[in-house]
Amino acid sequence: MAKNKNLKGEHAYEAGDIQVLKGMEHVRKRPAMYIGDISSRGLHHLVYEVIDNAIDEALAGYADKITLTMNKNGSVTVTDNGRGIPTEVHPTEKISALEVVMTQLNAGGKFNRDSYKVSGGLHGVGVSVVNALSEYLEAEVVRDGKVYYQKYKRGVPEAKVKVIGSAKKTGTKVTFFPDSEIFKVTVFKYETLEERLRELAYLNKDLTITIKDEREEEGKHAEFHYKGGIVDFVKYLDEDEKTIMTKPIYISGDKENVQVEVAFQYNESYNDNTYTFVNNINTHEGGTHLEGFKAALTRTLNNYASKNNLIKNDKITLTGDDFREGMTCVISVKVPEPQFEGQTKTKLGNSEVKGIVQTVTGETLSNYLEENPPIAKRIIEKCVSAAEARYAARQARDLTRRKNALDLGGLPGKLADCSIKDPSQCELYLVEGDSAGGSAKQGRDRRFQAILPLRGKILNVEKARINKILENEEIRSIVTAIGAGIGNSDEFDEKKIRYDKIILMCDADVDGSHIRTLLLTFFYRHMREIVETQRLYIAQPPLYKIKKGKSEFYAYDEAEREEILKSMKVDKSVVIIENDEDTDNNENPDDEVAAQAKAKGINISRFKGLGEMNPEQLWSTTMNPETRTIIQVTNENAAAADKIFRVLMGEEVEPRRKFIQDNAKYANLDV
Ligand code: 28G
Repeated sequence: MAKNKNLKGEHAYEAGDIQVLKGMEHVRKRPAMYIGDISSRGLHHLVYEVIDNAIDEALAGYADKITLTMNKNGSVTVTDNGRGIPTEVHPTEKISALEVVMTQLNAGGKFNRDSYKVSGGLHGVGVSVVNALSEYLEAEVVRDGKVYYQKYKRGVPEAKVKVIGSAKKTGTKVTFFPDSEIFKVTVFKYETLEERLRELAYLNKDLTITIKDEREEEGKHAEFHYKGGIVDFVKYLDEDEKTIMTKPIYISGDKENVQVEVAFQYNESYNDNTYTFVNNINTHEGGTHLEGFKAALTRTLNNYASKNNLIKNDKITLTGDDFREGMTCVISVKVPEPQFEGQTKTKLGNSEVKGIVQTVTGETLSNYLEENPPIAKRIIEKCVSAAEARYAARQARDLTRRKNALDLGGLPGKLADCSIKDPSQCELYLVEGDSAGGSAKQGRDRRFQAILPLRGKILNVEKARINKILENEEIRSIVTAIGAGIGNSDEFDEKKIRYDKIILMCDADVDGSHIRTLLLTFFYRHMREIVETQRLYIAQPPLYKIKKGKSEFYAYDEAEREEILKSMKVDKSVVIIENDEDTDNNENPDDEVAAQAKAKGINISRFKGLGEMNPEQLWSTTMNPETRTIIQVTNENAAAADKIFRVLMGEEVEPRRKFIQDNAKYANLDV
């Protein structure tokens, strides 16, 4: 920026500089406008933004290696072996192109029109946004035999771009330290980044991506390189599943600058696991690419089945859903100017894409079926059995409708509904156990909080087909209470949802976490709309109560409990305190602390279950919107969530055992 001096030899700002500063200021004033939010999610978006640029350079054909390092001091470094961001002086801006890219909003995107930059959504906002939101950022470019360098603080260059050395190869290296003035948390999560990098490696075959966590000795690291691309992705998603074919069907082609890639196979489950991507971005809400695929699949399989007379039962008609039962599918398209629509801007709107995907899929799939008659037959048989189950379920549903109205009128007897009828103000608590349910009913604000106690374990929907699921009492009461039906398509009517928030409230023990997982699985599989419209939450009851005289404090985890004790001058780092009968046991390492606390008149008790709290406690700690903490359930990474559910809830025992072992540290699922 220091390109001009005034007559006194001082730095002089020009109109352009002020424009740039204004841009950066605006990003810092309204970060959410650029990166979605300032939570952990927004924080990780910074990394994705930088990675996106490296991927872009790879898609342009100039880079095939990307590395990410989580540095000891908390910063993150990304490198690629591409051409290096140009450093020559920009013709109109009169400063280094590198500085333009790093400091001017949207400078990166608008130049390379022929690449697949993303315009909408959160991606593609440009690295300058990352720069503005970083305490500092360092860019190093290797080009023309030289190493160029520039450092910025909160988006403002410290000095001009300078040459700091020489080197043979080419590439770009960016290190940034997120600004704690902006973000609520500035600690990156290895697993989150690893998952996204793995996904990117699957979506971009030939690319090698490595990740290294250097924050602790022997930190984690991984390298991803998938020759098979999305075919490997589908195999990975299905690795714990019994498939009905030896390898996924792969379809690719391009038309009118739109690249289409699809890979799918069938397994023995009843779920449709389709993931769609546009320019490497997960389009959770689907869109025209998905529509095109569905249309081609339904039409091609139907044609093949009738031509070869494979549907013997003339009472049934196969629908799209039947053709997708037990399917694991990845659709990846690259579109030059994507339009993103929908509530979360993750729905592809470009109408031309539907026809393109439909044509490409239809042609390849019908050839495949002709060439592989045994597999084709197996697929059709599976779809027919899906249709038969659907007919049986419809009959069961019709029966229950008449008996017990699944979708209208009669609310479940156990439901303590709220008095306000406007859904946008209402909350439904699904509470584990009748006793906690009783406390919740007494403690709630009955104007807007409804309580539905659930008894025992709900059905594991991962192991059941829809007709079985509909027979389950607990599930029926949930469906009836919510009031919008069940299913992920026409059987579910979002407009009829009776609550704005649905809050799962389970005990903080193993059983509670199991029930929570069962419920999450149910919503994810059979009422995904609830998850996607961000209505699903998990209540956070406290784990400890600390009483001193008349005042009570609640701690939601060990760290908080320690902090409270510290403030009461009970000073020893506390590991676990169980305030039950065996506190007299001398082997308990916490006895000293407990005794110390007791001597000061402090009483520490651990809530094992919700039922231990009286209605007032439950209200003040867990249900009062002014003071409670509730965790919103999102399906940001649906593929990861899906895998977790399948591993935890599916038939195969070994992967479940392994998963629980691997993740024992993180007892609560971070879905
Ligand atoms: C390591 C972290 C993230 C990148 C490049 C390479 C070029 C580039 C990036 O150009 C558009 C065009 C010229 C200014 C393009 C190099 C053409 C020729 C590039 C990255 C604007 C940006 N040579 N590699 N941008 N220019 N890697 N990795 O960001 O006028 S960004």
